[in-house]
Order: sequence, then structure tokens, then C-alpha cells
Amino acid sequence: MSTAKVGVIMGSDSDLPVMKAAAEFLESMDIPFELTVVSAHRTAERMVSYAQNAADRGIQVIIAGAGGAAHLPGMVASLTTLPVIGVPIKSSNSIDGWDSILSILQMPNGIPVATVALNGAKNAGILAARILGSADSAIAEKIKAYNTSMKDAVLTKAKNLEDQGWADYEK
Ligand code: RP5
Repeated sequence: MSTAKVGVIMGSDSDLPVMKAAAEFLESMDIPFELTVVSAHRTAERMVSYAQNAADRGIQVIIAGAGGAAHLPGMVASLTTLPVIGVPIKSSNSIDGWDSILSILQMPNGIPVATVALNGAKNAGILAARILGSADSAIAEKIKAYNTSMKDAVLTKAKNLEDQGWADYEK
């Protein structure tokens, strides 16, 4: 069995510049993942086999990104009981990204795909970590620490502006 808990798949290697944000977040949380190309249209059999075997291989969450007529996340969701997070990608064959957003978002009743924002692969990584964190307190603690670091960063930005005399907000 593979040690990966999250499967990060994408329709093409041209999606990698976007999708690597999911991988980088998982890496920062020490969550084992795998990353590969699975195309719904150009490697349909590979998609079926990947989705049908993922759970038995130890994968607990799948992140699937695709651009254009983005059928990969929905089709993978139809072939597994694992949670699937979809990342719409504004790709070279995309009109303006809406094609991919709607292909991934507008799933029929019964087969959900948790769709993040256009090119929102980092949030996909965070959501995958949160799903795993619901049953793994070590991961949940790391997410808490991540949230605290974001809060501190925003408060530092606020203080920097306030110190320039641009606000007199009383904390
Ligand atoms: C989609 O077509 C892929 O997910 C990618 O976003 C887009 C372009 O693929 P390539 O032509 O770069 O392989 O299926």
C-alpha cells in the first residue's frame, strides 16, 4: 500500500504551476501525498483505474484539477467513495475559466465535488488537510498553528498601516 494520504491529480502537466500550491501546502503540513497526471478525456481508462483503486491504496482524499471541459474531478468522484476536491484551472484551452468552474461545480445530486475558487489549489490543499485533521489531532493542531500565523500576519499588516497614521482604529 502506498503511504500517500492525498492524491493530487491533474489533467495535464500544464496544470502543475497552479496545482503545485496544493502539494506545497500538504508538504508544509507533513501530509504524505502523491502527484500525477490523469486526463479524463485522453487517458479515460487510467482515470477509472486511479479512482477505483485510490481508497484501497490508502488514499483518503483526492484533489483533482483540470481546465476547459473539466470532467476529471466529477468523473473521479463518480468512481470512488472518497471525498474529491475540484480545482478549476484557467488553462490554455479555457475561455475565461468559467467553463472549468461550471464543469466542476455543477455536479448532479448524489455525486458531490468540493469545488474551490478558480486556480485555488492552495485552498484545496488546506481543505484536504482539514478533512484529514477531523480524525487526526496532530494535523488539526498544525492547521490551528497555520490559522494563528495567518491571523498574526494580518494583524501585523494592520499595525503597519495604522502606524503610518492611516487609521485610528482602537483595538
Ligand atoms: C485540460 O486541458 C487540462 O487539465 C489542462 O488544463 C488543459 C490543457 O491541457 P494541455 O493541452 O496543456 O495538455 O484537460
